[in-house]
This record gives sequence, C-alpha cells and structure tokens, in this order.
Amino acid sequence: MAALCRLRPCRSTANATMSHLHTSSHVCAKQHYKMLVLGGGSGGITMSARMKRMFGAEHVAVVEPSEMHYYQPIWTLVGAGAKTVASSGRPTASVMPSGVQWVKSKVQEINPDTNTVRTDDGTEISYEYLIVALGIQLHYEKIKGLPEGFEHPKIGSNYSIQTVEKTWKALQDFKEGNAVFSFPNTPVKCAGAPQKIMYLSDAYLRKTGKRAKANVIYNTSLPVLFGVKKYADSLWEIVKRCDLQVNLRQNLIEVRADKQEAVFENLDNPGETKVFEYEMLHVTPPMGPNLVIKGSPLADQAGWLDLNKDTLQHNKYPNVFGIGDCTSLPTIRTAAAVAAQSAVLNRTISKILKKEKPDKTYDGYTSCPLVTSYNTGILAEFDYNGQPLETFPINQAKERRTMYHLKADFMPQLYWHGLLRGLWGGPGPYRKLLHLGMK
Ligand code: FAD
Ligand code: UQ1
Repeated sequence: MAALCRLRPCRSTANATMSHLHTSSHVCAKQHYKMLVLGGGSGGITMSARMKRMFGAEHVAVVEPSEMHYYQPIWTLVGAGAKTVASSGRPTASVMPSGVQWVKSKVQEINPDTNTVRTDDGTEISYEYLIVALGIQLHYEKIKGLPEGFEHPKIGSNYSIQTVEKTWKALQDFKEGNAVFSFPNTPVKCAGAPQKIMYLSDAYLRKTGKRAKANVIYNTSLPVLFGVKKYADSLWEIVKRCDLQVNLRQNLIEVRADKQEAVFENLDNPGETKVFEYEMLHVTPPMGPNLVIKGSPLADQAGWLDLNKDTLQHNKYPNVFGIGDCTSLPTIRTAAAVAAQSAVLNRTISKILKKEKPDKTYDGYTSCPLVTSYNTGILAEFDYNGQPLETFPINQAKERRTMYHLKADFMPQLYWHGLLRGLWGGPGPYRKLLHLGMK
C-alpha cells in the first residue's frame, strides 16, 4: 500500500468532501503502523533500529524525505579541509534498518488527537505509537542578505551541506584582513561548533604563514564563551594564547556579501550596530523549532516537542515520544545527547508496552568534542545542571591529541556502526566502570 500511495498520490481525507469519499475511484486506504518514526536523521534512524527489535520490522515505518543521511558532526572538519564532504554522507537506504518501511515524504501535519500524520503527497498514516525526531530548523533567511549572499565568495557555513565546502574555500583563499565567526541569538545544535571552526581556521592561517596578517574575531550573542565554566576557562586560555578577539553579546543581523561586510547588533544596547569588513565570514544561522511540530498540538509554548525531561514521553499524549534536536529537553542539542536519550527512550517504551511505569531517567547527558587545532581537542561532557560528567578518569578540559582523534577517527565509526544500529546508548555505563574506585 505504501508503494501504491507513492505511485498514485492521494488526497488527504481531511480535505476530501463526503461525496468524494463515497464516489472517488481512488481513495487511498490509510496506512497503519504500530510504531511510526518521524525523521530519519540521527535520532530517527537510531530509534527505528531499536524499535525494529521491539516491535518487528514490519510494524515500524520512518518518514524521511532525504535520499542522503549525513553525519553532521564531521562538517566541522570538512569546513577546515581535514575531511571530505563525501565522507559525511551515506544513502538513507543504506542506514534504514532492513525490513523497516521508509516513507520517502515530508511530514506536513501531525494530528495526535486522531493518531495520524499527513505527508506532503497527501498520504495519511495512522499509528499506535509515535516517535518524533524532526531535528532543529535552520533560518539563514532571518539574516538580511542571506541565503543569496552565499553566492559570493569569502563566506561559508558548516551548518549546511550546501555551504560547508564554501568555508574551506574561503579559508584557503584568505589573504589578509578579518576572519569573522558568528554565534546567533537562538538555541543551536552543537553549541561548540561555531567556535571550533575558529580554532581550526587560526591553526590553518598559522600553518600557511598568514596569521600575522589576520584578525580572528568571534562575535557571539551569548554572554559567555561556553556555558560550562570548567571548559570555558580552558577555552579562554586558548583565546588568549592564540590572540583571538572574542566579542560577547554581538548578534549577526545582516551580510552585505558584495561588499564583504557583516553587520552585528549589540544585544546589550539594541539598535547599536557595528560593521565588520571581512576577508572570511563563517555564519552559524539562527535556529528554531521544526515548523511542523510548532504548528501541532505536540508543541510547547515555544514550539519545541513538549517532553517529560526524565522519560522522554510527551507531556500530554502518552503514546507520543521524542528524541534529539526537536525536543524541549533543556540540554545542548548533540548526537551524543541523542545516544544517551536513545537508551532511556528504549526503556521508557518497553515499560509502557508492559503497562508499567517508566523507571529510567535521562540526566541531560550531552557532549561536545571541541577541536582546538588540527591535532588537539577538549572533550566537554555535562548534564542538565551544567555539571561535568566526564567519561575518562582524566581532566578532559585539558587539550589533548587523543581527543582530536576521538572526534575525527573514532566518533564517525561509533556513529555509523554503533549509534545508528541502536547498539550505542552513550558512554554512561563505561563512565561508571572507568571511575570505579574513584571519588
Ligand atoms: P537530525 O539528525 O538533524 O535529523 C532530523 C531529520 O528530520 C532530518 O533527516 C530531516 O531531513 C528530517 N526532517 C525534517 N523535517 C521533516 C519533515 N517535515 N518530514 C520528515 N522528515 C523531516 N553532535 C555531537 O554529538 N558532536 C559534535 O561534535 C557535533 N558537531 C556538530 C557540528 C555541526 C556543524 C552540526 C551541524 C551538528 C553537530 N552536531 C554534533 C549535532 C548533531 O548533528 C545533531 O544534534 C544530531 O544530528 C541531532 O539528531 P536529530 O535526529 O535530532 O536531528
Ligand atoms: C557520542 O556518543 C556521540 O554519539 C555517537 C557523539 O556524536 C558524534 C560524540 O561526539 C560523543 C563525544 C559521544 C560520547 C562518546 C564517548 C566515547 C565519550
């Protein structure tokens, strides 16, 4: 039926008139799945692998429009020329658990009161249980002059497959002047990524003998360099050592790409703006809730998927769950967080199927491997309270070679072969083992 619906797109029954319903030659019968997963990114594929084990493949479907699945964390290194963009993507078909139905469409509407969703080709799918994993929405268009400004050189953004290679081109073409890096006035995914590319760019300019002719500038909307003091202290040391200019509470509002000018607003003095001429600009776009969720009864007031922060069950609809960047969970949005959430969510759903109370709670674990050059990194790991929750029994705020390799070489393998197969639930159990006998 799924294949038939894709061949012969049908109208939504919600839009159909009664006469249409009774006389139409082709009214698409509803598809139904015990477990429907919305989004086939990190969280969606991970949970579909786990749900296949719980429900059986034939009872699980994933709605995802994209032909390609990307390992986004590696884009930081693609933007700095240390990895190829090709290495970041694999066909969605190759990561979809075998036997699970891939509905290659966009979700347009979620109706939790009728346990249905409608896709952009008008197909209606009903479910018994729903997992929402629709990610966070990028809003380049909220910066005046973008996205069309990306048609010019000297500007890039590691946050999108379309613009990540432009970062590397701008870095290679750098001659002299300002290298400017932005952080928007919204929640973002991987809050460390906007500054990781600055450290890598600084290292590249040093390696190529251009650093003396460059001002490296980080203009961030935040009032801090990083939200967890332990790691912020280390990062400030690096900023000092490398002579990087950090300006807090500065928000990118306009790019005049033809003139190579970026306009920042002072958030502490609204209306006050400053124009930076740039030789290179890296844009981290404003981000926000997925608009399909925002327009549905599943959203909280701000538009995020309204979840219980311990169990990842929806606060109003008990057969709805969520994972990852689209959720209201008050932690930094990362794939590492998705890993830890996937183990908790698996447990929550298995308990609910047995009509028992969910008993495992998510502590907010998230992690940001902060690459600080082409061979060093800091591994920030922390919980809901911003308390460090480190896996290894060493001081992870110290720059180390091992942490660079963990990010560049080990994490992609763990992602493709562990997380996406539903076999990696985050480092929690290993942390406990590695810290045995320690205070
Ligand atoms: P995504 O993986 O983004 O998946 C969302 C999916 O939903 C997408 O496939 C999308 O096509 C689909 N979708 C959207 N709308 C619809 C719709 N209407 N219908 C159907 N499908 C839809 N994390 C780390 O742990 N460590 C890092 O070092 C790190 N670095 C990063 C660096 C960069 C530059 C970026 C961009 C991200 C980084 N991340 C990192 C973050 C990490 O990639 C995300 O947190 C993670 O992918 C979130 O998973 P998700 O499933 O919530 O969202
Ligand atoms: C992690 O589990 C994960 O998901 C696969 C990441 O995403 C790419 C990470 O960046 C990190 C750091 C973790 C945590 C894993 C370890 C071994 C500390």
